[in-house]
Amino acid sequence: MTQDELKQAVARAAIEYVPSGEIIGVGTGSTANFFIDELGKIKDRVKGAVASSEATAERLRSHGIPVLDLNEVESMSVYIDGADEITATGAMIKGGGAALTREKIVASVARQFICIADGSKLVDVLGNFPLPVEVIPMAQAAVARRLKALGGEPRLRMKDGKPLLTDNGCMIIDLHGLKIADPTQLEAEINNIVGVVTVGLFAQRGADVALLGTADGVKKLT
Ligand code: ABF
Repeated sequence: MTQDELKQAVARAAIEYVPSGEIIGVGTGSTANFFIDELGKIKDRVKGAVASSEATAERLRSHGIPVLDLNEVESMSVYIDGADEITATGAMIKGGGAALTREKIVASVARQFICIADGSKLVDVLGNFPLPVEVIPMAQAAVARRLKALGGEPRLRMKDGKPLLTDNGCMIIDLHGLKIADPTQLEAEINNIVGVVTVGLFAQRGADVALLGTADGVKKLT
């Protein structure tokens, strides 16, 4: 199976977790896109969705799924999203798609985080994938110095020769070369740096369920 076929398989499996008559949270990225396409096929089952990015909102609307503002929603049963890396206990690195802040916010309002990913995302130790950190633009150099002191190699994410700007008008520093032994502790430490908006470690609140696409079928973790 190709990687896209594995992503499609977990996207299909995640439909089982979509509650009837409710609003759900939907993430960003290629696996989330496959999920949105599956959701489109059963769109009458949900009242609507809260999107973690402009791109996701647009895709949901293209399927005729109502998109709600998070401020109109008090709680959600599930938030369904991909990951860049995940451990067997559900700690994740996210933010390769630059949507980490909205992803963390929407996930925080949901009772269950369902992670959908192809099996290559499962790791023993997080950090091979560069850790994204969203920062306030005026603080990017100061934050980069603090991140360097943690032992990694900070690199400002660029697009078309300019610093990439997120949906929130902020920048992303990718921290390369870390071996993250204690993701919960590192998440708290980086959250504490002045100028950091969000760190792409989802460990204090990780995935409650992980559906991983493998050649032997969809495996459920946690
Ligand atoms: C989002 O999409 C991100 O947090 C993560 O960066 C990415 C995973 O991308 P893909 O599903 O395309 O592998 O969930």
